[in-house]
Amino acid sequence: MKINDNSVLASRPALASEIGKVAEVAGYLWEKGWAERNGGNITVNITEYVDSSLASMPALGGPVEIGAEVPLLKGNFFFCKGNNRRMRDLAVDPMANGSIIRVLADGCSYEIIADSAVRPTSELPSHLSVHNWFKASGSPCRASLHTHPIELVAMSHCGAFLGKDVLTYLLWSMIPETKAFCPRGLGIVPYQLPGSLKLAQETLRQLDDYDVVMWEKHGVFAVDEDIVKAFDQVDVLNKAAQIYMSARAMGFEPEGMSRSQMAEISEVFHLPK
Ligand code: 2HA
Ligand code: ZN
Repeated sequence: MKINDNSVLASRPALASEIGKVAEVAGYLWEKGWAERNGGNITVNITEYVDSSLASMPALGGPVEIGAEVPLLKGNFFFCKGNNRRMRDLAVDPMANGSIIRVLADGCSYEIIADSAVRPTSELPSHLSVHNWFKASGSPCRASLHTHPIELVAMSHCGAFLGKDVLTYLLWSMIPETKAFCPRGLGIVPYQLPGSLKLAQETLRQLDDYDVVMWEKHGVFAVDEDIVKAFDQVDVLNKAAQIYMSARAMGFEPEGMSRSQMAEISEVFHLPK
């Protein structure tokens, strides 16, 4: 990852390490073929890494409306992928393809403070609504990821998979680790316009019960304590989807682990459900 001498990261190793995780994950998304063109978004609440000199940096341009009310995020700071920026470029130079923003005291607008005036993702209203909900619910999650994992999106084109928890049980049953590492499973949001408030609201509803949410015929939205963990959840689910599809490509319907084998996993690993 590139860090310019005049970057705010240059003298802040803890913040640089957190944004380094964003660059690391952006590289994985590109390598996996999940991030064509500007596909996908990443936002991370970095407030705990912001010292007083960074907090008081002047704005790089006037306040901008968020498009959603996020009262619990007043005075919080986020690293956001830039609007129309590529994940593969974010992987190399995160501060040139993303920026640090401050949510203002009105809870409805933000300003960019570093390193340069890269406008944040078009999905900012939905991402910040989710971060606001983390605060409201006392969640330890600080990172949110939207990406286009090929096999999971392919499966979302089949109505039979979209019933409540159908895909969750199917994917859990492919390989024991899936349930261990994605214990709350995959929620489903029926198709909605990308970037719409409806998509944000439906995603929030699903996050009550699931850590990863499928956006039908579009992609997934994952949340976790940091961006690497959010990526890991999508990775294990998509691996299970690949196993399912490999079995189907060999001409058979995979047996899947039985419900009692999955129940044993939950018991031994103290998982919910
Ligand atoms: O911002 O993937 O859904 C790029 C997207 C929006
Ligand atoms: Zn998308």
